[in-house]
Amino acid sequence: MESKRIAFNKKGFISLDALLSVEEVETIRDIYDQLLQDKEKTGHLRSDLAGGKKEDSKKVERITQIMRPSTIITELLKTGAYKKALYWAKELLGEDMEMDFDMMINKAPHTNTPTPWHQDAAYWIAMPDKRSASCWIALDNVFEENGCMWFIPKKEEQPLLAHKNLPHGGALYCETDTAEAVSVPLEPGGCTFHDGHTLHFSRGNTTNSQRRALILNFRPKKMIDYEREQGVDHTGERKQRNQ
Ligand SMILES: O=C(O)CCC(=O)C(=O)O
Repeated sequence: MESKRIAFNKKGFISLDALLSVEEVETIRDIYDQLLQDKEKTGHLRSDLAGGKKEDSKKVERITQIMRPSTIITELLKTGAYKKALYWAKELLGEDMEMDFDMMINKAPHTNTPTPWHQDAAYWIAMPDKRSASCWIALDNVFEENGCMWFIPKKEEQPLLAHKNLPHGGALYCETDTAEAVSVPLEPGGCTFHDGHTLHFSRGNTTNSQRRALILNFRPKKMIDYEREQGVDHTGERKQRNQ
């Protein structure tokens, strides 16, 4: 526990081999697949991080992002993921951590579209308390060829870099030196935690199967209240800081 906290603060990320049991993964996968298929119910929370136009319904979604999935299927909140990830977030960053938002990111088979290098803080408003942790939970076996996470270990406090936007609401991206980047393959139920300033990326999915990830974001309760006061609840148009 202590060694994970030290590593998280030093490098800006850690991994856990088995946050969830096989049964817990299966329960989440069922709900996840229902949400992926239901374009009607998820339409207002859904986008393609590859930058596809929303109105172009014939186009295959390459990197499907669905924000706040647990507001649509609330049973998700009862799965082990939310309790266990919160427990770890508190261990890593303090007892005042709470979940700010959840999201799904799915890479469809043979879509070979990387999620570009970025820092999550570029998506958020500036906050006085910068502590945050995103728990990225693998629901499939993930490896380089289907889009496991890559991180650049931080050496000192990592400033927020200038980010640009892929067209049509696609992902934010920045320029960075990737010589020291490391990939983190995981079995289903394994996870990574990364800080909001940690640079990360994933390659495109070139395999026959989907690459499903559930992501839970944590920050101090006071900062969640601060966001909500400014109308930020991670459901609507981004109010990002991209430079
Ligand atoms: O799942 C991915 O490909 C990227 C995930 C990501 O950028 C994040 O969780 O912040």
